[in-house]
Amino acid sequence: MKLSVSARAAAAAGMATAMLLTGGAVADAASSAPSRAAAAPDIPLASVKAHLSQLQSIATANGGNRAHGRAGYKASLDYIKARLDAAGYTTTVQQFTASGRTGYNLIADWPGGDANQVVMAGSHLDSVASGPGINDNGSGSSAVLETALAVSRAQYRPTKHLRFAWWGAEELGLVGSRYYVNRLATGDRSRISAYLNFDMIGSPNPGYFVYDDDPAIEKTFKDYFTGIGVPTEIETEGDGRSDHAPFKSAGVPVGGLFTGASRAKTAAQAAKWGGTAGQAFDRCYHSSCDTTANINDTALNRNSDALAYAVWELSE
Ligand code: DTR
Ligand code: ZN
Ligand code: ZN
Repeated sequence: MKLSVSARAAAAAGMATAMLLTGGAVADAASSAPSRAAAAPDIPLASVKAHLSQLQSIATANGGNRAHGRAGYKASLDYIKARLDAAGYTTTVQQFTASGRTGYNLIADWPGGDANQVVMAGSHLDSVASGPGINDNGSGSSAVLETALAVSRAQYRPTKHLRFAWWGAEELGLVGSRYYVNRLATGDRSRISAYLNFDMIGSPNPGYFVYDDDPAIEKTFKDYFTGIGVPTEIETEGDGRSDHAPFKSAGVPVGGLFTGASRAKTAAQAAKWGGTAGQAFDRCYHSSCDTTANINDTALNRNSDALAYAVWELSE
């Protein structure tokens, strides 16, 4: 979430007034701020939700799900790939077999940057067979897609190389991400300077959890949320439970965001975040009701902007 236009205008006016009152140039706040090559753009919530609507339509047209090995998964991947190809990405579809069915990872490289310093952002694209998987994990997949599209719109040219990924068969046990890591060429693992994971970032009764694996990545996310006045907690139930795990096992610095699954929100958490104590963060977790109605817009918006902030911060 970014300052509204009016808030930014007020800030600018305040600066101008200060300059008038002091009769000269007020110390330019920017001069004392760390030099920043570029600031991350706002990620439009409406654009992220438009992707969710597409994924919902795909699930509805394909038996109600987007699960591994089913038509709905491949249609989801084709949708995302088409948007990335049109935006100038170099895309690769990695095929694998799991539980007797064909699965696919989608990898998108933004041309340029130092190939020896790769910043990755990823999310699993598959749902469970029992539902459309809009929060789990259309939310992460759509936010990663819209951030990649924002990089293209900005024609962002960071020092490091940017790579985005959508994993298959996470629900079968991190199969797609593990397949990718296991097939990285020798030396390529150490070229990945960060892997950022986004799995369930729009839960209807949200918490704001930050992975505590790599301190620098954790700080980056916490700095963002501190900047918008939102308290966070460390993600404690996630070890090994999503696609960051294979990267962490390979020695890659990892981090990520999470808004909660079937665990109930405590009274203390409801006091700081709002929502309903005693109710699951996502009571439609792995259920047929995980539809576009199963999203908290504020959480999705905040996490999408935090995603972009971290991508810009860690790649510049
Ligand atoms: N494994 C994820 C959901 C999940 C459960 N706990 C965490 C912690 C951190 C990230 C994700 C999760 C899934 O069902 O896809
Ligand atoms: Zn799941
Ligand atoms: Zn998930």
